[in-house]
Amino acid sequence: MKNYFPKNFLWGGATAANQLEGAYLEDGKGLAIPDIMPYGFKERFQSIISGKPVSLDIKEGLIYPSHVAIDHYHRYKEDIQLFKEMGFKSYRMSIAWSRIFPNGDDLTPNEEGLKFYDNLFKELKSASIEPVVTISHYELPLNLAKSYGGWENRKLIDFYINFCTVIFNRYNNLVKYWLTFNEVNMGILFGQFSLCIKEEANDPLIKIKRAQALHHQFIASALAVKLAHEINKENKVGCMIARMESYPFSCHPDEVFSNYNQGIIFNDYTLSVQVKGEYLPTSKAIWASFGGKVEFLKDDKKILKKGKVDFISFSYYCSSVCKVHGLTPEEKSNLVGINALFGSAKNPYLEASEWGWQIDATGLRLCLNEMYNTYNVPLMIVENGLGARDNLLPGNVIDDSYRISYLKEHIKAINLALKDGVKVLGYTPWGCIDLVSASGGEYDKRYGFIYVDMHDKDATHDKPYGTFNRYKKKSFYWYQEVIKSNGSKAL
Ligand code: BGP
Repeated sequence: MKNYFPKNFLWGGATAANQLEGAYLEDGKGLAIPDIMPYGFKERFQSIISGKPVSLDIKEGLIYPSHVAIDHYHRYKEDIQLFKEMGFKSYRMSIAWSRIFPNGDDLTPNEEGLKFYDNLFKELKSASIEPVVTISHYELPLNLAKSYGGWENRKLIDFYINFCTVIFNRYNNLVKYWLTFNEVNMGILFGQFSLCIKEEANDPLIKIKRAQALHHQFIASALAVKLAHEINKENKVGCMIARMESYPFSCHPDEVFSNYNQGIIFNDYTLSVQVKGEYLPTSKAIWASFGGKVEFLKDDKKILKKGKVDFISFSYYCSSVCKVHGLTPEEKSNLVGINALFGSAKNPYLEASEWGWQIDATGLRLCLNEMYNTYNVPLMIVENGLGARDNLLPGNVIDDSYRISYLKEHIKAINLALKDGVKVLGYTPWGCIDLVSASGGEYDKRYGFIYVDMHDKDATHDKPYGTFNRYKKKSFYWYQEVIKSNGSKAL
């Protein structure tokens, strides 16, 4: 296959502070939302999506994986050296808000926290790796949820902008690419993780409450874009959405419409605001279907117009299927994996990961085309990958050929999208080094090119265990060749 990757393509990898740093209270860091999220899909994610209020306190007897994560806080130099060895051109990471403002509403920032990222960015610079920084990756300082009720409260906009002002100035000239909120559109589906609002099961107004809180994030994001451009006109600021690609189960018009409508609400509702600076023309009807309307302050429309992002970044792992008629009891009760979010059915043409995520490289080509043709701004794929269990074999060998085939197919799909004329800036596969999973808090769901010797509790261990040692997987050497050949090795 002919190679269409541009010379300056940003090959790299992606992580988030709360999933790898650990050191959760070190050097003045305050508690953040992930620090009170326990291990276990049921305890953690299922309660979030079912609207059962999440406890905001640390409880005896539960395991909180973010507290140690993979100890990157103390090992970042070693980790960055491994990224350099793979040839990374870019590295997507987040700044833990609660390292800089431990309570979120503090008047002055925590110098120790700022120093940590000074050192980290310098290390990246000397490795010639371009940072792509997520300002808020599901990492709200806990106090902003407890004392203010999360993003339902408009005051959070000011706290977020204080945080942005400090980091944009401090890391000016070290960081050029910024992403305002990780998977910001997730707020449409559930509020407790990204909007950090209190949800009550069966609250009839929950959807409109989420839309209001999301509006506050949109305003915060727009103000951040403007600020970043004022501080340095070289700054490039992107939005970040979880891109869901979904197909109608059949050509029944009801299913085709439902599928279309789901994509509009989940993907375009957010993209329209952040890229075009205005809500969708159908938004009033969408709010009515949510049970109300979103309240605007006088200048909100202007703020959104002035804070349009420079590019779209997104995560893409799998596609789903929208089935309306004849759901089997299994489909109705499917609460495993991401399918649950959309009541998705199985796609008979696709394989799925152990977590039920249906593997679909063509879906990536499709959504790249759809977003580029609709919004005409550059795109960056900042999360993609296969969560799988890996085996550490004698001699510290890890043969993750399944991960290589997944990534290979997705890189081919990106190459085809480039051929289609889509502008893609970069590709940073998720969890380039094994880390704690977001939905289940697991260590054993791995994405990395670098294996981290940490494991979930099991029959003989009552808590996670391991040495934190890093080992290179087979995919490490493969990705190194991919980057060296600017993609050709995968085609
Ligand atoms: C995205 C998050 C990441 C990441 C990824 C994989 O939603 O932005 O933080 O973790 O999903 O999900 P998981 O870790 O649950 O496998």
